[in-house]
Amino acid sequence: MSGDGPVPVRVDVEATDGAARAGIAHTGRGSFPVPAFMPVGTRGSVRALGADDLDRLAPPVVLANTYHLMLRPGAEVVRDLGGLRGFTGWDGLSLTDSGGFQVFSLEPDLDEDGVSFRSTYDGDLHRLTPEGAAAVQSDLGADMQMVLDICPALPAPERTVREATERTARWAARGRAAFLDGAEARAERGLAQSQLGIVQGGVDPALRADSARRTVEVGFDGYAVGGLSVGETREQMLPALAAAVEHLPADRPRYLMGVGDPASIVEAVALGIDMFDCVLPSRLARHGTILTDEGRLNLRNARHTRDPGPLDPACPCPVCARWSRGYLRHLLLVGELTASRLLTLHNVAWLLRLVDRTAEAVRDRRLDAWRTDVLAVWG
Ligand code: PRF
Ligand code: ZN
Repeated sequence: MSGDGPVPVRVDVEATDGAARAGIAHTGRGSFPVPAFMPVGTRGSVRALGADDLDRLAPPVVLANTYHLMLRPGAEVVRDLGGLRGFTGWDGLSLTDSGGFQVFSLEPDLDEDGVSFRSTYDGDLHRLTPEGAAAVQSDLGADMQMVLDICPALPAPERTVREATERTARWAARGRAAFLDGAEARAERGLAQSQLGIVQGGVDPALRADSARRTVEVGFDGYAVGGLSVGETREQMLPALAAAVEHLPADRPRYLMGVGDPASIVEAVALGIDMFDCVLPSRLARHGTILTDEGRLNLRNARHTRDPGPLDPACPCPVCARWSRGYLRHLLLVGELTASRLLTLHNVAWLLRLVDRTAEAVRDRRLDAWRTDVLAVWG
């Protein structure tokens, strides 16, 4: 599979319901069903879980962050230890985010060529450019890498969003060219990596449509929609998302970055989105907030002290099969490390299953009814 050319991520659409799709996405190293939720393993591990836990959860793809891994342990260290796959022991599919989004929360020094920022670890100065982000992600060696983009926090002045979107388009062309230049080197390492472009444009549907057209014009192996869920309301997000998706090719994946709350997932699938990532299930778990079919449950609440039942009676995960709310609450309150692991296992399993059930609803052409059910609990 690892020729010298680009490796398109092809989506075989097997069923549609309105604009929603269900099918299979094919990467250079394996396939995964869509719609898909990708748990976040920021520093090369999904927090609190080992690769053996991931094997059990069997997520379609695991996400890692360029920003964190380029600082610690360094992309070349990851490369020399076999790339993300050899380094982490996770054999499944992986994707790296380009680093821009994480860097922009640090108030970096941004210019036309790239972005400079100080390491949160030791204050050392680092730089990311579209070319550098592609090279670093080739070293990391995930199955899919993301182009470097600029994501302004919302609300932002129209001019700020427009300039960021235009610079993102210029960076897209540079990032793509750099990625294609690296094809031979990747092929020598046996890597069949794909690169996804990112649409920006704030909440203005016209700017979104324009950004989508320009990103497709550059020509990536798949497409993402960034810059959403960054301070706007869901009522602002959805029209902007719809305007972008309309211009993305049907045979390539469409990935909504950093969004993973249940209501947004069903709404975005209804608009034609295929992939999601979010730290939400693992972050909530570590704070004792449990995702269930009835909504969020606060496990710290005293009413669970003597509760012999599972976290969610409807959940088929290994944690719900074995341990009571009362026991898990105890582990959480005394600060046992196992609490983080078990609660993360459940929350990630629950969200993976929510997306699977959403895919089933698309295949059965009953997404509208399922969406209504999900929004009644999570909307
Ligand atoms: N760009 C990148 N990563 C991201 C985002 C983005 O806009 C978001 C926004 N929701 C999350 N992660 N590169
Ligand atoms: Zn469970």
